[in-house]
Amino acid sequence: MSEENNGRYGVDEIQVLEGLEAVRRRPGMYIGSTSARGLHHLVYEVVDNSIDEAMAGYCSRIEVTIHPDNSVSVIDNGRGIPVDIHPKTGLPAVETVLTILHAGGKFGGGGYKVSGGLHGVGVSVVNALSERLEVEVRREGSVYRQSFEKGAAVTSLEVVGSTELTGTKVTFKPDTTIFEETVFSLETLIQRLRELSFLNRGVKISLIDERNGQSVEFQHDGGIKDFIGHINRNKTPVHNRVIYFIGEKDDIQVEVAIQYTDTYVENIFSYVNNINTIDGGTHEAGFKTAITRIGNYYATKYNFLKNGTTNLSGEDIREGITAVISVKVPEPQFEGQTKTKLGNSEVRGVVDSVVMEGMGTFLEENPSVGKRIIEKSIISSRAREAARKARELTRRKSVLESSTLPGKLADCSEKDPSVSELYLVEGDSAGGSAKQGRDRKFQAILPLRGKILNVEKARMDKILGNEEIRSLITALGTGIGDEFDITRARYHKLIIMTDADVDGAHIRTLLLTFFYRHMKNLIESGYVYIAQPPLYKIKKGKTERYAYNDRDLEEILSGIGRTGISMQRYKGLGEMNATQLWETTMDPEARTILQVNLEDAVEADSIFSTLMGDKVEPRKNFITENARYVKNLDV
Ligand code: 0RA
Repeated sequence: MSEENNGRYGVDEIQVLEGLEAVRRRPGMYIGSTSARGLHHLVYEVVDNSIDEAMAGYCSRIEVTIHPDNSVSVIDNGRGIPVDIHPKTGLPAVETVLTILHAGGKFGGGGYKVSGGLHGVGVSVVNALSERLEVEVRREGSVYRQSFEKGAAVTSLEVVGSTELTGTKVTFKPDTTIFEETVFSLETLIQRLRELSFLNRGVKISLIDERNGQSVEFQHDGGIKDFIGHINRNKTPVHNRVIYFIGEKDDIQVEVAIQYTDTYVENIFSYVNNINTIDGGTHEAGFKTAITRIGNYYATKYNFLKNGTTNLSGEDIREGITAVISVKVPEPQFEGQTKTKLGNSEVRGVVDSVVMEGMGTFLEENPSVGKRIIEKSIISSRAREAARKARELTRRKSVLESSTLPGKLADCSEKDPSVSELYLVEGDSAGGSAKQGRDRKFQAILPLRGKILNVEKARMDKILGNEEIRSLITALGTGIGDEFDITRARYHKLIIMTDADVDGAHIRTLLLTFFYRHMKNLIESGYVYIAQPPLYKIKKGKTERYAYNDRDLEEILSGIGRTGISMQRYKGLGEMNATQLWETTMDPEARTILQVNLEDAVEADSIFSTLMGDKVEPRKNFITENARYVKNLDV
């Protein structure tokens, strides 16, 4: 610390250091985790500040650079962080923002401050968790610079040049003693920066990876209208032009984009101040009410509702919809365990009236599109009625048969769901080995033989007509559709166990698609897992070892020497006997299972519609998509 700094090392300064020390002691409290996810949150945090400048109308360009040493720079052309002395701290504002926890918001001047979730904790948190951070401000004719280490200033703010430009540059190197993962993923940053460019129309965001010379640039003057185009790129739309409207009331900005596709599911992505609200909230509720009301109004006015259809339900009207709702709210209240649900009640009415007005106008001006949407809703309504009857039938049947569980389920004896596991096993022979090899106390086995339906292309009545899916639903105990209830789940671990080949991958994807589209909460609750059977068995003398991937194989081979070994490559689970299956794949002490996690809803939708949809061309890109999808799986 410089002489000057020492001179004013008072009570405030000590509190500063204590504040940031708390961040270093419990980083998870501030950025969620110190895994790859937390690492990338550091970048999002800095970028969010530049986005705030853009939302306030002062910044049009943001450039993110990953340097060869995995430090990152974020440059923007906003006003630059103020440098004048802050009355409370006696320090320059920029130093205050970087060293005092939560100081950022106090300078923001009532902008659309992001406060909730993991964002908005302030750049001081990034500073605290960086082995070094350098800030450069261009403002009022000068270039200012200051450096920090682990959150503490190591130089004072200095003028290092003159300039006519304005803006801020923050360069930071995450502390390798805090983060388990310190290598940035270009792919992960691309996802978020692309999303931000859709959500903040017109802002040009570029990403440069100096580690390999790659770079990308995003700019979407169409905003979330373009976002819909991206989400639906592998689907077949019912109408070409995206329905799009914006509105503002009481300082709340609303932006909505809609396009119907020929699928049977609803896909609503909602955002508050650029944060994906996966649990919805008042903005989504306002949207749904308005869409249902305007749909019924339009259908009635133009006499679409004949043949006994009285009213279209919200679900009927949303069948096949892709919608993005983006609101900017001055003081958002986030609710729920994950803080991803908007609570502000005043937002409901604002969104409702913007959607009523926008959608109403659109339908009047585009009667042919209106007709297609309403006709689709009417078909949905009839199918829903048929599904209800089918469901009632199964329910009555099961009551008659008294035993509700499917015959091929080998259930466990344990009744406590939280320690019970259900293995979904491909094929009868592997199912047989699994039944023999399991610990029957807490492991249940459901073999899946016939074809599992591709639910991406089927309505609920057809889905319920599929025997494999019916026995799966019954075994799970949760019900489906309007009746789905996670608290009735009979197992808190559903482990998909398939062969390590193309067919196995296909079955796994079919199952994941089903869970994602119809039991999303199961995935969000972390109940869905993928078993990891070994790929090779290596034998030398009496020693037997299993390799789960090619790296394992290399390690084992170099450990035991390559001479006199025999090696078996497992093509399917059926090649293992019951004991081997237990030892390698099912024994909780020895196995590895991957938890399926769908953090990025847009990406997950893209993967499932690509893999399971009608279009053939995108499926040829299976390899790249699949690589990403595996990234969504956590150990
Ligand atoms: C506080 C006040 C003002 C701008 C900023 C902060 C600001 C922060 C960051 C962080 C990254 N880039 C940024 N750009 C701006 C407004 C200052 C004014 O009134 O001129």
